[in-house]
Amino acid sequence: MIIIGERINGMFRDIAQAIKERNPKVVQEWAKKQEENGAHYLDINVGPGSPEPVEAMKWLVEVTQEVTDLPLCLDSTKYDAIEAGLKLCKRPAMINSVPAEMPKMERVFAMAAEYGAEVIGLAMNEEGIPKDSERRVALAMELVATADAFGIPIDSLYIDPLVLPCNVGQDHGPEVLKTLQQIKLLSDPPPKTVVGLSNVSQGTKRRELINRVFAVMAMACGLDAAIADACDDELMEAVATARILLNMDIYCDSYVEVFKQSNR
Ligand code: THG
Repeated sequence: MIIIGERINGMFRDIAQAIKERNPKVVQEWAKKQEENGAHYLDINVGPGSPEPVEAMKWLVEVTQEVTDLPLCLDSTKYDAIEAGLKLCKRPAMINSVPAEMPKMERVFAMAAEYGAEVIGLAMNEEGIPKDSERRVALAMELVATADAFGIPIDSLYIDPLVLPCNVGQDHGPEVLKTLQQIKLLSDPPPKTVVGLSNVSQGTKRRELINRVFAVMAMACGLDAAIADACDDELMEAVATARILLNMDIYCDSYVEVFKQSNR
């Protein structure tokens, strides 16, 4: 499974503060820590309340790339900020994200084709996030068809069924898992799948436990990638173990360490 480290996000107070003061130290420490613990990509998000998202995104991309060669996942609803970040990325990046809506898909898929970027497509539209898996899959199909029309290789598209906190959207859990299974039947080759794993436990008292149980359940349903806390050792160990039990990696006694070094 591809781990996209979630920690460089202005939703966290230390990152918000670092962006405000243009202090690279905290950002660079989190970049290195996530890489050392096995992250394959780093999510870069300036946070919900940024007064100047374009400038903040450019700064985050630059200071992160000073200390790591990992590819970046540019996380913003502001496409000008994503494009400014893409121009600075040294390696092909991931665009996070686009809903199944015109004209947003046209802007994002054209940008992805121009910069050779991968794209996360969200199973939602103007009407919001559907509850049942059938309607989530229908939105995934619209994303697949539109990406294909723009010449995006289908395995460069990651469908996100959208995970809600289990304490408010408990009935969405099984629908997300069914969606993950059904997306693999949409096309040949199928698109990849991704979730924002920590969403599932927001506002709960057992965050790490809920995150790692949901991670392995989703992996059994074919999940390819997760935006997740790469610094949670027990999560990384559970993911490495699920890969062995799903016969995705060959067992050896040091399989946890092997997985955590698979980003090198
Ligand atoms: N799908 C896609 N992208 C995403 C998400 C998604 N990007 C953002 C988010 N969801 C994934 N990243 C996070 C990062 C942090 C948290 C949850 C998801 C988190 N933060 C603490 C909280 O809200 O309680 C912040 C606590 C603190 O301030 O210290 O849980 O679903 N494509």
